[in-house]
Amino acid sequence: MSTAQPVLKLGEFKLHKKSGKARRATFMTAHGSFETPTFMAVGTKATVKAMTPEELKDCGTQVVLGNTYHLHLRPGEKLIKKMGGLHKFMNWNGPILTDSGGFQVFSLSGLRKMSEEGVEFSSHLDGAKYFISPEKSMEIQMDLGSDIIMAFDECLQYPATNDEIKRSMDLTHRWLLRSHKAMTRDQSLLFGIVQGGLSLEHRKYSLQQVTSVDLPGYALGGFSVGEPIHLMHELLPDIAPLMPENKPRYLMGVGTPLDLIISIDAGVDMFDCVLPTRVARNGTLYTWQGRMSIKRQEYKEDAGPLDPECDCYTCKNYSRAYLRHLFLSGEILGSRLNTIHNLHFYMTVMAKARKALEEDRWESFRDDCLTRFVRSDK
Ligand code: PRF
Ligand code: ZN
Repeated sequence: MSTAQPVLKLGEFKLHKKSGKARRATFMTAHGSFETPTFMAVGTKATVKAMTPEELKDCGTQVVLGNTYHLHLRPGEKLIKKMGGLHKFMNWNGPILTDSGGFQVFSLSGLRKMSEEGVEFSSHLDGAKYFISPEKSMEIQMDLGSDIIMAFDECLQYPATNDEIKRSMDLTHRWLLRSHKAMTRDQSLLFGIVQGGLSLEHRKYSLQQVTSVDLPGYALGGFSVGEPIHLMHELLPDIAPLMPENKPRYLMGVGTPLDLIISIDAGVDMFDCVLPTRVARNGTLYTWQGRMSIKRQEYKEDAGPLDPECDCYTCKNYSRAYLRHLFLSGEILGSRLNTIHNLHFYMTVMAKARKALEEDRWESFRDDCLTRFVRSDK
């Protein structure tokens, strides 16, 4: 907001505006506040790939996400703690949210053995055996010095049976109670994770369980795990508004620019996704004219900018022809310039969404984005 804001208390979520289900707010962490709706840059291994913290700030990044699973395997949270914590280690002094490892254990590791106690798995790096429990996940995230710590959950694959979903939600709930008990660091904020697959009844059941613990924020997990995405789009407007009004709502691992607009409209405040950074390195760029692939022949002699409507460093200084050349040559600068553009684009979508909400023109902004993004979205 342009006007001066009163200083918020740690964990405070101040709602400024609503338009239908969409919200504009500020959330306070131990490393300062951030404005919502927000998109968090994914910095899995204590780096947002190809980007310095100064470049992240220039792109409009407010929050960086780190991963318990990866940092535990390498370099280890004890080393990071010795080096002064994750903020100092990676030279990012803004808010950091860490994911709990539950989801990554299921999607990345080798052999897994689930039990009530936790998950035994073998590292995707060297096959070595590890064990993560709710208590262990909290210990790791506290050692990292994370501002927002995610509860340890189970993220089911799609599709799953009713019995599997029920068993999994109950386990995730017991793990939440243990996460809550084990998270003892004053400066960190614990978020609970709602699971429950793709049925509203299951989601309501999980939401009831998760919100029975009073926490500074709540997340929706278990979406974007291979289901047809329209199922998520249809379910979100029914479930997000049932989450506590005065707490941030975080949709984990989502999504495309289209997903973001649809989810903000459903009442979601926070997002993260590897998509903008990952596809940038493969030469896929998100623009106000839709998604494009820089390797295409049609850009060979194109002297224009990537996106004429973008004012990022890449678009202000380089041509499509040059970016295509860098990509085809496998040059590292190509990855860097593409990542700068994609992150700047995502952050600009969010900044424009916040401004539209402030200025009571969310619906027209939303509809403009929907027509622009729908053409090229998956
Ligand atoms: N749980 C956790 N992290 C996640 C997810 C989840 O369900 C997802 C699902 N899209 C992404 N990241 N802990
Ligand atoms: Zn740009």
